[in-house]
Amino acid sequence: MTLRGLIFDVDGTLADTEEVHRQAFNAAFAAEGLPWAWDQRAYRDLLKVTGGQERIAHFIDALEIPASEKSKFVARVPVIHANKTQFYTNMVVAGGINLRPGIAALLEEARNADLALAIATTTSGPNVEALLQRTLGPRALRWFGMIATGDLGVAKKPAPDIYLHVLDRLGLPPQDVIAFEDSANGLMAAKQAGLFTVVTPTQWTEDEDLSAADVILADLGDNGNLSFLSSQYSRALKSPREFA
Ligand code: XBP
Ligand code: MG
Repeated sequence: MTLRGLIFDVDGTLADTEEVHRQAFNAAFAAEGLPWAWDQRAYRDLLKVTGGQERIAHFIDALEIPASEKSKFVARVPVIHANKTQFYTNMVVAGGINLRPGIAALLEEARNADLALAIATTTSGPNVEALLQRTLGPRALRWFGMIATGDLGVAKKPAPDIYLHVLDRLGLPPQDVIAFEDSANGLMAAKQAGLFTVVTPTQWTEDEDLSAADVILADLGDNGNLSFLSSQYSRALKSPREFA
C-alpha cells in the first residue's frame, strides 16, 4: 500500500467555521421573523446533528409547541436554510474566516507529490466553494478530484456514505488514503469507511470522544507535514494493533 490520496472534511478541519455558521443561522432566523437565537452552548449541542437543515428540524422538534405548529415551521426549513447559506457565504466572502494552521502547506505538499485530493463534507456546496475561493484563490476548486458535499443526497456523517462515495470516485482503496476530520461524527464516518484518520479538534469538538483517531493533533501547523503523516500512516499499516 502506498499513500495516494488525502480526503479533507471542511468545517472545523480546513477552517474553524462553526462560529460563523452559528451567526448565519441566527441571522436567517431573524430575517424570517423567528424568535430563535442559538447561543454557543446551545450550538455546541446542536452540532451533534450534522447538516444545517437537519439541525434546524431537530431544534424545532425539541420545541414545546403543538405538533401542528412544528409542522408549519418544518415546512419552512428549506427557505430558512437557503437564507442561512446566503448569510454564511456573504460572511466568508467578506473575509471572516482563515484556513487552520498547516492546511495550505499540506495541500501544496500533496499537490507537489501528485497525491489525489478530495473533500467529504456535510456542509452545503456554496459554502465550500466560497471558502476555498476566498482562502486559496479561484483555481483551488480544480485541485480536488472530488468535492462531495451535503447536497449529494447520501446519508450524512457519522454514516460512512460520503467517504465511500469519494473513494469510489477517486478509484482508490481506503488503505491508500488519509482522512482529515475535526469531530466525532466525522471521525466515525471516516473510520467506518476504513480510512486512516487524522483528527484536529476545535473548541467545538475537543470534548467529544475522539479515541478512535489514528493521530490527534492540535492542528497541522507543526506535525501536519506530509512526511510526518506518511510515517504515521506507514507505521499503522505495518502494526495495525498499535493504531487500533
Ligand atoms: C459540518 C456540518 C454542517 C455545518 C453547517 O460539516 O455538520 O452542517 O455545521 O453547514 P463538516 P450547512 O462535515 O464539513 O464538518 O448549514 O450547510 O449544513
Ligand atoms: Mg467537521
